[in-house]
Amino acid sequence: MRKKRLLFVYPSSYDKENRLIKSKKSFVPSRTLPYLAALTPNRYETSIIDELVDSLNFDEEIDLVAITGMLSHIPRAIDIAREFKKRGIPSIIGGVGAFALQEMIEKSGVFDCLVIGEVDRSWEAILDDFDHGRLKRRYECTDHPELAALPMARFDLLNRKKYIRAFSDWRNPVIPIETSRGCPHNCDFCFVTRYFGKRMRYRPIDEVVEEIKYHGAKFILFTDDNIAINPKRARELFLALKPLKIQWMGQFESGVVRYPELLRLASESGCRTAFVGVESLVSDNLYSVNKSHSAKVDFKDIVKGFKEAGIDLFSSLIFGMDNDTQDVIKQTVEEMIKSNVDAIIPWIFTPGPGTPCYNEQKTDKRLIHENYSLYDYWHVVAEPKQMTSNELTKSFWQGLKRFYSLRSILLRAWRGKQWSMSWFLCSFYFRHQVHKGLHPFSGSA
Ligand code: B12
Ligand code: SF4
Repeated sequence: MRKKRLLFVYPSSYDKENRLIKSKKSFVPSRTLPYLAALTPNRYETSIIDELVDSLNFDEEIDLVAITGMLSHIPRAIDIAREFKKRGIPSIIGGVGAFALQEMIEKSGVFDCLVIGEVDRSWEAILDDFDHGRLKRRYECTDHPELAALPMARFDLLNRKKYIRAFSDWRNPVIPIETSRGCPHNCDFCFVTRYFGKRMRYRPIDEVVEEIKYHGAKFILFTDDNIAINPKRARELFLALKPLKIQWMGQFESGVVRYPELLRLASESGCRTAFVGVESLVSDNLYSVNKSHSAKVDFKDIVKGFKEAGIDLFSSLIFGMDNDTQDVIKQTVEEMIKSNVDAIIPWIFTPGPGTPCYNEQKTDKRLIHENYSLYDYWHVVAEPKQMTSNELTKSFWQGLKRFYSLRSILLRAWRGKQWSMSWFLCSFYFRHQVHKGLHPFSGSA
């Protein structure tokens, strides 16, 4: 008997002119679909389309489509499901984007099933329902499963040539690995606590090590939202990573600089880049979105902490919060240059549906439109308080261009004695993206 065919799709999204965004290469593969493919029982034959870089053939002979995505991918996901529906092929959607836009998805009527939450322990049962013709319209998997004994993600199903390579590992794309889920902080603009819960859940460290060895990759992106939130566990993890001789990037909260020994150990275990959600240098902004824990750490100490540990600091910023003016944005960028930050990743304040920020902006009638393709965190979707939306857009791009100007790159390299080839390649890649009018983290390359 032929195996059932299950196609996993990560949709691309539409640009301002409603054109589908395509790219020759992508920045980093998503973990979601290779992981879901690994959770899928053997009676299915699985394949993955990452629509940003792969082409989708609606006439392929398949039995079921499973779609994921972030907020900005959902309008495209709906169009994809509609095309498959026309051909009689059923589809299931899940993930953080579907969680944010559940009403829109249900109203569209094109999906056979919407799954809310983490499916690590329920995917098999959902597929069993599908096999027996009793698939429900909606599953709520909100019990936050423990993370032991997870299967190895199926990165072999991706067209690996489509992803850019790290300088230190030309043979493999960057491989995303998760070691924990959850976040106790619950900031008002973020989905992580809402979706994954306040309680931290950890994968057993030996299983993380086993998965890294299994993929044989030498450059890892840890998907944890704060890899060092529990210093004791982080120490154990970093000690276990050391013998693997990998390089890795991860997200840290700014408070980690209170543990210089831990940061040194992270560096010794291969940490090259830290993404830190600095968000704003204006503490009132941080208090207004319930991110006060970041306001308690001085920015100079953050820079010093990571520099001393030998880890590149990528400072994530949000522009357009209520206390931001054009001058504040300009001064923030100048401060980043002055402090020799290795990269900035600025985002435009975006109230995602389902978050307190969204409810507030909707009540105050500040949402400019509800074209969710543009809720990609680099288009203005809500009226800022102290400038016009055009001024915010202008300041955002001016800030990016200024930070990634030739002068700023060379100045920061010289002052910070930053002469590594990977740093230069990364800075010039970001510069190239900005000059093409693309956000450095837009996904395309
Ligand atoms: C790694 C990561 C990235 C990477 C890789 C992106 C990628 N395509 O995977 C990079 C750095 C490129 C990135 C960029 C951005 N990201 Co990001 N990212 C993450 C992060 C930290 C981990 C994602 C991950 O791999 N998780 C592990 C997998 C296994 O979990 P999962 O996808 O949720 O899947 C589970 C369930 O959701 C469910 N599921 C998921 N899909 C489906 C589908 C079906 C059919 C079913 C049944 C179940 C199911 O099953 C899985 C197992 O339980 C998440 C936060 C988080 N902790 O998840 C943010 C997150 C996804 N990112 C987010 C955002 C906003 C962005 C950016 C816009 C930048 C920004 N402002 O933060 C850009 C967008 C770039 C782009 N256009 O793609 C938001 C999305 C919010 C939303 N509702 O859309 C998140 C949730 C963080 C947040 N602060 O809220 N990101
Ligand atoms: S922004 Fe960071 S600290 Fe705040 S809830 Fe999200 S993951 Fe946690």
